[in-house]
Amino acid sequence: MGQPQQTDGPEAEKPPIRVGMVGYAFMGAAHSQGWRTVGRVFDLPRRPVLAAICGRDGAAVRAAADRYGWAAAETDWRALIARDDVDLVDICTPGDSHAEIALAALAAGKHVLCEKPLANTVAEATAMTRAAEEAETRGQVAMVGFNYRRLPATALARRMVAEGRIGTLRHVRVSYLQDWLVDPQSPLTWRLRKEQAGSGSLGDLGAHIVDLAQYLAGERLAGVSALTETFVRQRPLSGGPGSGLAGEPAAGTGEVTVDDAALFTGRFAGGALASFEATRYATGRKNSLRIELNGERGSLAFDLERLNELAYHDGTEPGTHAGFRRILVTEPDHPYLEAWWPPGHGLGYEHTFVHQARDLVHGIAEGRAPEPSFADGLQVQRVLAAVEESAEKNSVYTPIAG
Ligand code: SOE
Repeated sequence: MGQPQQTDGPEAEKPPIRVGMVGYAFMGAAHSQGWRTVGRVFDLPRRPVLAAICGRDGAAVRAAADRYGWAAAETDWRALIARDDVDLVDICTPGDSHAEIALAALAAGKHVLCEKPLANTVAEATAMTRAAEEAETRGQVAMVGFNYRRLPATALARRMVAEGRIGTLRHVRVSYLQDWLVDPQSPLTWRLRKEQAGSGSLGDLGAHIVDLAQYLAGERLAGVSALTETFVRQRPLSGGPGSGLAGEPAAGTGEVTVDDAALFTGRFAGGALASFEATRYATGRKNSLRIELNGERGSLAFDLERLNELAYHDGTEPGTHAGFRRILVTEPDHPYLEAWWPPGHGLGYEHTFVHQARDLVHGIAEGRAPEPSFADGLQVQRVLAAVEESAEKNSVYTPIAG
């Protein structure tokens, strides 16, 4: 099973980092691609090995192992963690199992990569962060997978904000729009059940934009005021394995127990104001993530549909020729691009997972906690909880604890 991974050249002499991954759906496929590619593009201190993949359905996980290039397959995540040929556990499951798997993996001495959002509740994320911080003292690392930080254009935006190129921050405007729930006949899946997904568009899309906004701003949100809505409360049950709802009948309807859309405003610790919109009902928008930052000296804007570009306005230039200009983020001295293609040959969505793997391998080899840490994931979780609390209270401004 799986593809041969290495020749006996100098790469083979690098100490391995043997990955065990739990989950093989969309994120499992994306992470597999990252692990498979990273050592072939970047000169890493350690050599990633796709040791074992895990999922409950034996035939399906074996097929995934074969397709994605994993050497072995397991059907029980506890068995995966117990394997002594696994150094790092990569968690790509729905949110309701993140805490249990991560805590067990850390207790077993493994490094951990956990998909976003870190957990389904603040309590779980707090326990995971404590365990990660303890494990760090034993040389283990833990990271949460906010992959949109790892686009060359967003990483460049962070660098430019840190260099002071937009000056004191005044506004952050961000939206993440999808439309896959517009049809009321679209079936119920685990993503629409609170006990499995934690929340709806808020945890799935809102978590990304909260993290990205805080990362780019270099500051945390201090409080929020929110509205959430569930537009379609009953959806058909499909009974199919794709629904991720074990034991559900194939007929009738089931209740949607998460938000379909979340709208909130926020105040950053440094005083900047922010607006956020996350929805699965933006007809025609498939995966539209846009963020704009306005500072005293300039502005930056990024659009995921044009992900090799960053718009920059330098407000210190004379008004006669100032204005937003497009930076084509494909130069070798732009973040992550030293090892890729010549200028002008852009990257895509999947490269974020390659870069995530690269940063994690460096963190492990250098014995430093890579960002975003579990503590960063916990902070995002607190913002999500504050959004839910504010929405419940009908948009009262809700300060964030911690
Ligand atoms: C589905 O809404 C989804 O796949 C998210 O779960 C991902 O995190 C996002 O990157 C794309 O959309």
